[in-house]
Amino acid sequence: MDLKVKNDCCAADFMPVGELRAVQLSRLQKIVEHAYNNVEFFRNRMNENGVKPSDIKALEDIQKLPFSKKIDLRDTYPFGLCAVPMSEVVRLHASSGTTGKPIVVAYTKEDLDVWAEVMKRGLAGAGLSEKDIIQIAYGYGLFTGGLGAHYGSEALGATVVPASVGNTQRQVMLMRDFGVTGVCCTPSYFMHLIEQAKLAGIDMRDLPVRVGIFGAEPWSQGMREQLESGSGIEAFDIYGLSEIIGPGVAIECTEHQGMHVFEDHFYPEIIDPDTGEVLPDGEQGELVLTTLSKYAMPMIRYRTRDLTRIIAEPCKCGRTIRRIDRISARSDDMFIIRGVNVFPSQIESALLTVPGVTANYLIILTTEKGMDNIEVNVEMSPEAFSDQVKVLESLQRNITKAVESVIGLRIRVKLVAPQTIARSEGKAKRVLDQRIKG
Ligand code: DLL
Repeated sequence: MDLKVKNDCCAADFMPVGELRAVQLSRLQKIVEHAYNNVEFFRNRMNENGVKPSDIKALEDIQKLPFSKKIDLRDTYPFGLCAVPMSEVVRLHASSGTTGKPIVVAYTKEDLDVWAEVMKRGLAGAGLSEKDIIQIAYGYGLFTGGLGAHYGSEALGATVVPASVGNTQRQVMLMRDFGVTGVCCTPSYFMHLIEQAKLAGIDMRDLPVRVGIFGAEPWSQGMREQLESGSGIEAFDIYGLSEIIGPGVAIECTEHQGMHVFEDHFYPEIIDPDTGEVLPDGEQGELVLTTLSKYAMPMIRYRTRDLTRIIAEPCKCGRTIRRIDRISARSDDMFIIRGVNVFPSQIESALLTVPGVTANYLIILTTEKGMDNIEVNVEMSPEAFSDQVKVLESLQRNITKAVESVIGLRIRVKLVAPQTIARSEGKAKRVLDQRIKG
């Protein structure tokens, strides 16, 4: 890490651990008091649990505080968790989710500054600077991806191309004509951009684009390899969620060994999702986050449903802020087939070990004769696409074997021609559940 960057905007990433813990504790004490004094929901929950803000004397005391969940945001829709008067709220975002009312999140001016700061630190850690031209192809609007990446890139001093999603051919044209060097979008959308560029006769590897900031959905190592080899960029995993701030809760550095959590602003814990017990660093479980410096809508011990582990060992880059591992899955993405728990991410990882397979796939769950079945539709790469039955059968067998050995269930694999599975511009939809319920 070059010292200039380290000293400029990212000093907090390299803070001595003792100092970092002191900052976290003093921020935690303040935010808990703020939430208790200003949000009825948090006050009631803490009273029910017999805990007061003054009980937070050390960082470990965070464990005395009750958890919060997505349902709490839904139940208090739209502004029940707001901790400041509306006159201090300068921005709202919302995430639609799959069912019912959206969840709404609010920001003060200072909260937006924190958000821009963490995004800026993350982008700088990925090697971007004021010299870069960054195209933002996350959706702008209520979704936090577009504006989050936008203000972070501006804070960095980079030249921002606010392309938002859609109009894929134009995106490629902008990248080429403007000499874009960094792209922020979902990994599945970048895959789509590579394909569309190819169709337009452009090899992304010939363009100056060199860094991709990819997140908002799970993606595997195999997908990283396809993205990097198809475009010549270096891909960085970025994590975040609306409830906590948006993108910029954690991001990889150039070591690519997990995502550094900006833990001076977001305090991470890992719990056993069944018992709620706090697990030691290194153990896999559900990520719980507490916002240490977000005042419009503080979140105390928010259960993200995202499964990962904390990596506390020092990173080669020298940052002292801890890392989380790639999000292996969301606990609510899991489906149960004939008693076996299956995560879509396991299927993706297995699929992409087979040469000739692309990251475009759809998992279809059906009920046949009262039994649940998994069918995986897999798109072949144009190079692997063949009209020879033998070639196809062998590819199908290889895929079936690779997936079955990982999930331990019989599956049906259907090979489909290139460009036949619907592309997404935002978060890819990987599972179609057509099972008969009840
Ligand atoms: O997806 C914020 C974001 C925008 C993150 C752009 C990164 C880049 P939500 O729409 O509220 O916010 O969805 C949050 O998406 O709880 C995870 O399940 C999933 N997710 C986000 N980033 C990653 C990632 C944005 N890098 C939910 N890997 C989270 C895996 C991710 N899953």
